[in-house]
Order: sequence, then structure tokens, then C-alpha cells
Amino acid sequence: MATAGKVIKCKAAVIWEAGKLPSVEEVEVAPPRAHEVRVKIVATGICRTDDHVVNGVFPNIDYPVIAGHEGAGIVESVGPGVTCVKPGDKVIPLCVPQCGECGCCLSPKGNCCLKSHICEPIQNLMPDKTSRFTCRGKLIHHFLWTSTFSEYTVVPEASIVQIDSDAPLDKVCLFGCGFSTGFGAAIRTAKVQPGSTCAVFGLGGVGLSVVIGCKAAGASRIIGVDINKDKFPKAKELGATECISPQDFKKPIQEVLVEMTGLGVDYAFEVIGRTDTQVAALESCHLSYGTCVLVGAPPAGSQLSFDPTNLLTGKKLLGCLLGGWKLKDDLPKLVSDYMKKKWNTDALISHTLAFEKIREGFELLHAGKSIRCVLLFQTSKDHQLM
Ligand code: PAD
Ligand code: ZN
Ligand code: ZN
Repeated sequence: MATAGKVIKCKAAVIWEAGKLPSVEEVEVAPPRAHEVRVKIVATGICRTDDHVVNGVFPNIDYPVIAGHEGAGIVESVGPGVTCVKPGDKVIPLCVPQCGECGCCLSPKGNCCLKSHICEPIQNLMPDKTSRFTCRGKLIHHFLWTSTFSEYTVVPEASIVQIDSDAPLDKVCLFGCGFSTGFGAAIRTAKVQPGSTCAVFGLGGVGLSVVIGCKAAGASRIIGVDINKDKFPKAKELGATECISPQDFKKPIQEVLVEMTGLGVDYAFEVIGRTDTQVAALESCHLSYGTCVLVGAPPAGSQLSFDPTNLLTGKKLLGCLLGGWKLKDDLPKLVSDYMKKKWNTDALISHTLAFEKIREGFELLHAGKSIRCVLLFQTSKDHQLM
């Protein structure tokens, strides 16, 4: 590529401080260093987790920052030592890395890589504690080592995977977070059994992906729970057998769910990110063998408080990052299953906007009008790669 080894000037959405929507700016993106990859992002979804950065409730984030972690793109150039991808490859940046060397990556039991931005300790610069982004002379921080709200981004090689060269990037960007998270929570973390009863608290892009997973696993009853009834038709289209709003009942929603099912649901998923609904999800589970999976991310500093009897009777309380997938191993397979039309993840995309309209995308999310809004970068001639 003509741009290899050079600083690239391009568009990115910078969140200058907590509480402010991102503003579209021209940024400089430095070339990748050893074991890093520079990617031209083609499409990126907006996930509620990005909104947690906008609102300042995501833990340990330094500003200014370029958020975005649900992107897909094409490798522009690679730094010394990179062997997993080459320029021109279609890729998805991974917001949970897989270094392949740490105790967690070497164990089949978990996916929270110990050499990640979360574990060593939480920070939002590159692994060497420097940034590849500047804007108006200022250092700009990375986010989850992905920062897909930039036309070009630099990621560690542990945080990228090649996908099918025919994959439509404007659709499979959702596999970088939302779809994989929800689907994996049902299939991989809960291991939903055929014929079971599930409750899904929160019917956003991630919750609806849980619904897709429960249906794929053969659940016979999938109860969607949301305060926004506009989410119900899509939930039913994707597999929910019934939908209820807590605001329609005088008694707590967990009591409603236990009454609806006899002794509680087999599986409950909390996909909102609130401690009160996390407890409600746990309390709605079958008292002897129900499983509750926490997916939503509550604000930094939250503490969960519940009656331990919930667990003493045999209920299980689980949680997962990105559905529990080991993303380097599992994401290409999920994308190729999508290419075989195993699931309709396109139905999760409610809006597609030009990247410049990113604020509109956040406003749609705030208004409860979008499921997933995908932002598209227009390929300028200077940076044409295909
Ligand atoms: P979203 O905002 O699109 O969906 C959340 C849904 O919850 C909306 O439909 C709301 O109407 C609904 N809701 C809000 N409050 C309540 C309430 N009190 N009772 C019932 N329903 C309610 O978000 P999303 O689907 O993009 O993400 C959901 C959460 O999952 C969010 O906290 C995000 O940060 C987290 C997440 N976690 C991971 C992970 O790896 N654990 C990955 C991706 C997203
Ligand atoms: Zn996300
Ligand atoms: Zn690792």
C-alpha cells in the first residue's frame, strides 16, 4: 500500500470528555509498530458499551478517546513480526484479545485473555502504553484496543482476526460485539437445552442476539422483557414467543415470571446493565436448577446485593465477556455460518448511516429507536484499497 509506513490523516469521532457526544475530526494515525496492524475500517456498529464511554460510566477510561468496538475492515499495513494477517485481508478487530500464550488463552475454560486491556491493569492506550492517534496536536486514547470510530485504526495482532473474503463488512461488523456476545451467552455460556424456557431482560441488539441463540438452541419458550414495547415486534420476529413489560404489572417482574412458568425459568439473561434487573433475572430462575447469565455492563463501581438463598437452592449465576467465545478461534467460524445463512443477523440492523452522522446514531440509541445503527465510511480516492 502507498500509505504503508506513513502517518494517515483521516476522519474519526473523538469523545473529548465524559458526557459529550463524539465530534467528527481529522486525526493522524501513526503506522503500526511491531506486532501491530493498521486497519481501514469500512463499517462499525454503535453498541451501548460505546455509549457508556460517552456518558463516562465505563470504568478506567482516559479522555479524549476514540470509542467503537464493533467494526469490520481491511488490513492496510502490518508492523514487523505480524504473521496472522496481511494487507488486503478482510478482518474484524477483537475487543477481547486472544494472545494465545497466557494461562487463560491456553486453557479451554475461559476467554478473558490475561494480556488484555482489562487485565494488565485496565488502561486505554496500546499495550506499550502509547497512542497511535493524535488530533489538533493532542494525544487521543484508544478504546478496547479497537477504536473503530476511526477510518483507520491500529490494533495489536492479538486483537484481530481474518474473516471470509466474501463477507459483507457492512453486515458482519456486528460479529465484533453485539451478535457474538448475545448469541454466545445463550449457546456457549448458558448452553441452553432444547425444550427449555428462557427469559431475556433487555431487547436491544445484544438481547435480541440472545433471543436468536435461545431459538437456535431449541428453547421452546422465550420470554422477552423490556420497558420499551417498540422492541417487541422484532423480538417476536427473531424467536421470542411472548414479550412483557415490567411497567404493566404491579408486582415485581421476577414474581410474574415465576408465576408464568411454575417454578421459574430454566435460563434468564440480563442484557441491560442494571443491578436491579440483574437481581430480578436471578430471582426469576427455577429455584433448583435455573441459570442466570449476566451480560449487561452496569456503571463503574456498582455492587450486586441479593439473598444468598438464591444460590443455596441450586441456581447458578454466570457472566460472560463477548459471549465467552475465544474470538480468534471462534469468530471466523461464526462469520462463515452467517455466510451459510444459519441466522438472520441482518435483521438486527435498524439503521445504516454515513459515519459523519455518528451523533444521529447515538441520538437514535438514546431515543430507543435503533437496534443496531451501522456507520459506513465512504472510501475516498486517496485511501482506496480495493
Ligand atoms: P441497548 O441499549 O440497545 O438495549 C438495552 C435494552 O434494555 C433496551 O431495549 C431498553 O429499552 C431495555 N431496558 C432499559 N432499562 C430497562 C429496564 N429497567 N427493564 C427492562 N428493560 C430495560 O443495549 P445493547 O443491547 O447494545 O447492550 C446491552 C448491555 O450489554 C449494555 O449494558 C452493554 O454495555 C452490554 C454489553 N456487554 C457485553 C459483554 O461482553 N458483557 C458486550 C456488549 C454489550
Ligand atoms: Zn459492544
Ligand atoms: Zn491471552
